[in-house]
Amino acid sequence: MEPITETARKIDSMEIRGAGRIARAAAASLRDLAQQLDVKSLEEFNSRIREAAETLLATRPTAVSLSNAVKMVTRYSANDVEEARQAVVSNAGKFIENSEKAVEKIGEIGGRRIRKGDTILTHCNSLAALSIIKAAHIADKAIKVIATESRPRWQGRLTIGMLEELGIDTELIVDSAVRSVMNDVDLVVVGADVITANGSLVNKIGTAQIALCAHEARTSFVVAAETYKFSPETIMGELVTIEERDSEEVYPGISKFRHVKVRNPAFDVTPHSYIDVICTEVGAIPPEMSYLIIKERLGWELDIATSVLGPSGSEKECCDCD
Ligand code: RI2
Repeated sequence: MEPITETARKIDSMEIRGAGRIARAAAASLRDLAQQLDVKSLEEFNSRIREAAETLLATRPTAVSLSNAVKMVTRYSANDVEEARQAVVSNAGKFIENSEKAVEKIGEIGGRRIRKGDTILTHCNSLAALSIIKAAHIADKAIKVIATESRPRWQGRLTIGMLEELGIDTELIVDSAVRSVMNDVDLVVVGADVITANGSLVNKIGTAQIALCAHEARTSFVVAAETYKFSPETIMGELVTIEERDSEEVYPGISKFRHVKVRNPAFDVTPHSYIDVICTEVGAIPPEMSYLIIKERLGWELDIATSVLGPSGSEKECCDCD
């Protein structure tokens, strides 16, 4: 259980963060566990993998990338322990490789939408969004970036560090300055934690306000999202759980107040009508096409019951991102 406990702790504390990065870390920890497991039967192997998957899934409730990754890695059909072990190792390897390729492809596709001299506003720290920005920079489009701080966890500081490394002209703003600068912005590019069946976006808290400002200013709003960030559960009517994090993240020492409490929702929902395009590894799509991405790429049956986590798991093939 060691690789799982350690990875779960890091995801929970946000030492490992970012929807794609937590998904890859979870896949890698399941692979490491499968390689190490010393068990006497297939049933015992399945039960240890199931327990590990549940531990990982409990860490961050919003990011569907985590649950899609865990389900993809734990879908196998095996007659004995060695077959099951190989399947988990191979599924994890495929997931990690394909998700890394997807980020690059999103850059290639999204980068084409950036024009010479554009100013791009980004929020939080998204490798998928940064891939688009990087591709435009490499194509000599003389871009400028405005990055928000992204309170309370300051992911904007990670973003400006990466932009500095790339040599991209960047301005850092406080989150509340978004409306003040929106008239200088040509397009907004953000990442995604979840895309729902109707094309709405669940992303870092503050994204919905940015989208509202962009809508008001008629500024394009672009989302960068790998297809495994689309949520099959939302086709089945499930609502996305918005993670509420510890109040100490917002105000260390708040517990001394007797009449004040802190609300700390980590994500918010941007309606699909405020989104111009979602750049995925299979193309730039209007948000209204999200249902088709889920149906064709993920299958709405991709729920707990189709992996080793549930009784019908043995029949399914691993769904990869090719
Ligand atoms: P990539 C982050 O969540 C942000 O909401 C960001 O937009 C999203 O992950 C996507 O990141 P958090 O883990 O997968 O900081 O594009 O809460 O890197």
